[in-house]
Amino acid sequence: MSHFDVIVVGIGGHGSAALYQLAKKCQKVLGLEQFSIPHDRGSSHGYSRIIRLQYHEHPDYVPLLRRAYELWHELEDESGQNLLHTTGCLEFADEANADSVFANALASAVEHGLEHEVLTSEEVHARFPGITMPAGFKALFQPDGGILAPEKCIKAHQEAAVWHGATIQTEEKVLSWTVLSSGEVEVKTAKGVYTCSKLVLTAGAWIPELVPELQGVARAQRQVIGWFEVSDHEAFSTEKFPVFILEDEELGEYYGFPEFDGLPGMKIGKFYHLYQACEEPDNLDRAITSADEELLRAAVRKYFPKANGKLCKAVACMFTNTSDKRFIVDFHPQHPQVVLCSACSGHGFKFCSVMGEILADLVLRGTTDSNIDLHRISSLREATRELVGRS
Ligand code: PYC
Repeated sequence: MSHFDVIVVGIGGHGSAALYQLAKKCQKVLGLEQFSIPHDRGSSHGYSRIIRLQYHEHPDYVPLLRRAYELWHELEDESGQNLLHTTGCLEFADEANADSVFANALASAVEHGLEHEVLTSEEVHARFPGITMPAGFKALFQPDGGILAPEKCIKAHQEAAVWHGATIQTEEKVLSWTVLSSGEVEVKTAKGVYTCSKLVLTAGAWIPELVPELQGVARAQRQVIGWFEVSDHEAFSTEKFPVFILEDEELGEYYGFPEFDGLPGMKIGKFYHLYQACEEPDNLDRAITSADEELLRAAVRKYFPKANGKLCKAVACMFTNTSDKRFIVDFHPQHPQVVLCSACSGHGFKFCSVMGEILADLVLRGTTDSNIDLHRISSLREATRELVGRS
């Protein structure tokens, strides 16, 4: 039976980064992935992900993001590839809403001294002709925002991990893991049995299969994103159109991207889409319906009329959410030799580079200098208790 210092289960965004960081620190590591690398069965496909420094979700994410940017740039240097494309990020909402993505993004920018501009509707329209923002809305523009290419990021982490000595096995599903009386962990897959001193679980929507304690806590949901044909390519180019997040009182919160990487159409998604639970990630409903399209088109029609052409492409993926939309990054509640990072609630990809470093810290030092208090299982329990208390 082969023994490793560390086994990482799930080589998507976070797992590939953890594998890279551990291999770089001279660990004998094995990465196990049930599909190929990258793949389109989970949460890390679709050619583009937003990266931004301002963070309306909570200002405590900003220091993690600063480090994430540094590490993405290090990976670009190591791989010789351009992975992060700066476009700026615009967050906009009705100015009267004091708890909007605009207000909270601005608060995080001010608290952390981030470069930013506050723009009126007229200023947005003059600068970004693809966007029609209603009067009475305000926008926060943060110039460091941009696009990560998720499939390329995963591949770059994977290749760099292998270069540093990692072993990676694909098409090999982990069936179970057990802590032995020696304290080592035994991992059984459909193809073999391995042991390791430490185990990292980065299995995305499949995490409750491996950690039953997270059933009902980390919940997968169906998410759909669409690319809508534009009538003015220049207005939707990466030079003229930033990544965006918008909040509409009636329609909800949307996010999107310029035309990117040769793929036609403005890409848009709605946070948490139709709130459709996906109990079995292997059976995600991938068929795109007219209800899916209409939900996205409603925002396109109102805010991006020059992108209200045909639906060029649409794909289904999954968000794995916690009750408070934060992440889970912590030791297993009963087994300190097992570290978890999953359920990133739809906004985790940009953090993969720094989470790789944090997971390696937790494995090797038992602690990390990064502040992950928001993402500890104990914080989640408190948030869950609060939610339950309120209902
Ligand atoms: O974090 O910017 C983000 C994001 C967009 C869509 C999902 N997450």
